Order: sequence, then C-alpha cells, then structure tokens
Amino acid sequence: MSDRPNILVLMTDQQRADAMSCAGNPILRTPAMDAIAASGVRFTNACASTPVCVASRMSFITGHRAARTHWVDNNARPGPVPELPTMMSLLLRAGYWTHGVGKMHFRGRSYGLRNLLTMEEGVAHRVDDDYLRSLRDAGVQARFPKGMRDLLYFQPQTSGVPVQHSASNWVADRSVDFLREHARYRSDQPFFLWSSWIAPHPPFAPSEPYDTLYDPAAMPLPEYADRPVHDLPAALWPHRARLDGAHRDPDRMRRIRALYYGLIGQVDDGIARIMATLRELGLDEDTVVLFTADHGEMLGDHGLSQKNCPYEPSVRVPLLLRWPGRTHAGATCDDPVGLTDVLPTLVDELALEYPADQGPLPGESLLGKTGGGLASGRGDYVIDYGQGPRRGAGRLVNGLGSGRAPLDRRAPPPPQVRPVRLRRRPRGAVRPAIRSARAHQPRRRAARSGRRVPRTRTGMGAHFRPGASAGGVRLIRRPPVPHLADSRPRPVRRGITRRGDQRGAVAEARSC
Ligand SMILES: [Ca+2]
Repeated sequence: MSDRPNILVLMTDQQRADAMSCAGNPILRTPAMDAIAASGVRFTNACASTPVCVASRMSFITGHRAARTHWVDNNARPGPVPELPTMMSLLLRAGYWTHGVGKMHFRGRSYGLRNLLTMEEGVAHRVDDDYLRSLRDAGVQARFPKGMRDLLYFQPQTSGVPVQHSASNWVADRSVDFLREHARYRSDQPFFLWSSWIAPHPPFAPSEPYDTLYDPAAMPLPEYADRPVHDLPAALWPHRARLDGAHRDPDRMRRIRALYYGLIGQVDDGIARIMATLRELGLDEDTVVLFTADHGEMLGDHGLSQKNCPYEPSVRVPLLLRWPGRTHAGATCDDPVGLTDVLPTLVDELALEYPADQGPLPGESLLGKTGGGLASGRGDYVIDYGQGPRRGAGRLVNGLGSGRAPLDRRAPPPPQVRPVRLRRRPRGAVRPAIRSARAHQPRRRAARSGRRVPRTRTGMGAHFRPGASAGGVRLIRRPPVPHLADSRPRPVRRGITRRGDQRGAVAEARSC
C-alpha cells in the first residue's frame, strides 16, 4: 500500500442501513457489498449527518454540518455559499485525478471533480445529462428512462429501458471504463473515483429481470405502518400523504419492497463488476474502497416514505470501509459515526493539507483505532434535522437497534417533533399547519427587509436559515429570487391547468 492509495467511493441513494445481507437482512442478497465488508470494516451505527439528499451530500464532501455548509434541504442554492474545501478539491490539490460518475445532486460547480459524467434524476438536469445522451446515442426509445414520477411516484413499476442500457448499469459501465483508461494512461497518478447511483431511490422501477428478482410474497410488511397520523409530528403529515396510501395496501407495499430490493441487487451486481476490474488491473490492494448512501428510506415504517424525518430507517446508512493495511478483514464497529467522519479520515490518513481557517472539522477519523473505529470513544453522533428557524439537532445513540425508535434529540426539542394536540379540533388535522404558515407571513416579510422579529410559537412553514451556533438562531436575509423580483408577466405553461398542480410538481422535483 502506497502513501497515496487510490480512493473509490461507491454511493447509493436512499439505501437503508439494514438493506444489505451483511447487515443481517434475511432476504436481500448483496454479495458484492458483503465482500467489501468481509475485507474491511462495517460500521453498524452509521448515519447521515442530516436525512436530506443535498444537505447530506454537502456535509459528506465538506466534512461540515448543515449550519456551516448552509445546505439544509434540497434547496437549489444555499444562503451565503461558503467556499469550503471538499474531499475532491483536497485530493486534487494533493495530486489525485478526481473523477465522478452518476448522481451527485449538484451542478454548475465541480467541487473539485476534474471530470464528471452526470446522471441526475430531476427534470432540470436533462439538458446536461450524460446518461440521457448515451440513451439517445444508443437509439433507446424511452419516455421515462428513470421511472415515472408525480402521481405514479409510489406505484410499483418496471422500467421500459433494457437492462444493458439502464441507469444503474451505466454507472458501473462508466466506472469500469474509467478504471481501464486510468490504468492505461495515468498509472503513475492516484485516482479518486466516485461512483454514485440513483438507485434505490424511487420511483421503484428496475429493469427486467431485476423487477422479479424478489418475490413480493416473501417481503415483510413495514413496521408500525398503522401509526395514526395524529400521532405523528405535524411536519411529517405531508409524508403520509406522499406515500399515497401504500402503507394500508399490503400487496402494494410488498411489491414496492421487492422492487426496492431488486434495485439494490442491480447496484450490487455493478459493484461486483467494478471490484472485479480493480482485481484484474492489480489495483485492489492499492485502492481504498468506501461504500455508503446519502440517507435511508422509511419504506412504509411509521406509515411514512422516503427520508426527511428523524427516524432510524431514514437516518441510518450502510457504511463499509476497506483500507488495505489499516482495516481488519471482517471487522465491525459499533461506534456512532456518520458521513462527516469520512473527510477527516482522508485528511488524517493521507496527511492532506486542510486549511486552518476552515476548521475545525466536527468529525474524526474512522480509523482512529486499529482495525477501524474512533479513537475518542464518542457517545453519540449529532445530526441536523428540520428546516425552520428552530431546527433541531438529534443524537444517534449508540446501540439503538429498533426500527421504531426515534432518535434522541437535544434540548430544546424542535417543534416538529412535539406531540400534536388536537383536542379541540379532532377533525381539523390540516388546520394547525395552515395557521402556522399564515403566522409566518409577517416573519417572511420581516426577514426580507432584514428586520429581526421575535420567534413565533411554531417553526412550521418558515424558510429562515439556521444560525451558526448550536443553541442560537440567526435570521439571515434571503437574497431576492430573480424570477420573483421580475414583475413581467410569466409565460403560461400549457398542459398544466391548475396552480396547485404546479406547486405539487415543484415540490416533487425538489424532494429527490
Ligand atoms: Ca438522496
């Protein structure tokens, strides 16, 4: 192992921590992921720094929490954009050839990737999507190559794209291409390759034959799927609606889970090909391999879907690390760790120069102990959750194993997770949210004008950025949005008849 090993990051989108056979899943078969775990260390209590796509990925590449990155959700842009170093920019400066393939969830900036082959799921990315261009070049006719969204988002689907042209195969194929090209032309230079799949993110639409890889009849039903909606925190009510009633439809829920597992199975086959290529090229003993996901998936637990909530299926992620010469084969580590610990691991192990004025990093090396683990004996891992002015911080407590248990939260608890009181209005479940949104209208106007206003009773419906300090809240003036500031008449989009539908479509697109 050289002092400048290659780095291979394998990332899925929305894969639960229990969705690997090496994590004890009795149904799912993931031999390639298992092989990485068997040759390295598996972290059993790993979680995203925040259970939201873009915010999690930004914390992953910068090593900082959301309050520092200013990415708190899937906002198209953050507040003030800090020029934080990323793991790619640090490695690029250290002489690495940095290359990305697949879904990054950022565009317009490379964040230190020298080359990037894009495959994004959102409509806005089609103009510069390398995967879609490859379909066009191959003559593949597919109207929904990444599955149908909107009203069919949580309907079981089978992709119309042949498996050899499918999105998951494309990530593996382009990763294999990169490895061969690099070994041929740049063998004297270490590489950083980030292979990133959209799967198993919904729509659950694997190509044949992965749509029948698992028998729906063998699938377990979600945990606590019959949880009453009024028992959920108000912030999670929209998630119940987005599941489209699937949690009350056992057949559909089993089918969804079978397709979810099928998507993971296809990713696993791709990982097997990438790892086989590493061995074929003689690079496997000089390449660090990290496998993880940006967050989990509720998959019907608590009657909820996707992520964006502080429950374990949403927050916990798989995390495997194979560092030849450093990790012990087949080791497991129960330390509460997270995605913000990855960059400090690279900084420590590779002696990367991290700018002193950008620190300190909140995480620490995953290899602080021999064989894998933190040197500090950390008792919990703090996550960020919520989007209002009183965003909460949660702690993943070591040893939590139940799929039902929510995370511990630091005092004061965020309003989103307080019990919902509906004694006076048992039928008015939507009214508190409506009142809350109205209550924040003056706050929004005040924020635009830069005035400081007292905090209201609830944080629902607010769009203020969090403060930099953990205990305080700082209102940051939102920059004007150009298309809203423009008073000229907007062109009418034909085919969409109601404004409400447009809002729904926007919300759908932003929720990926
Ligand atoms: Ca995601």
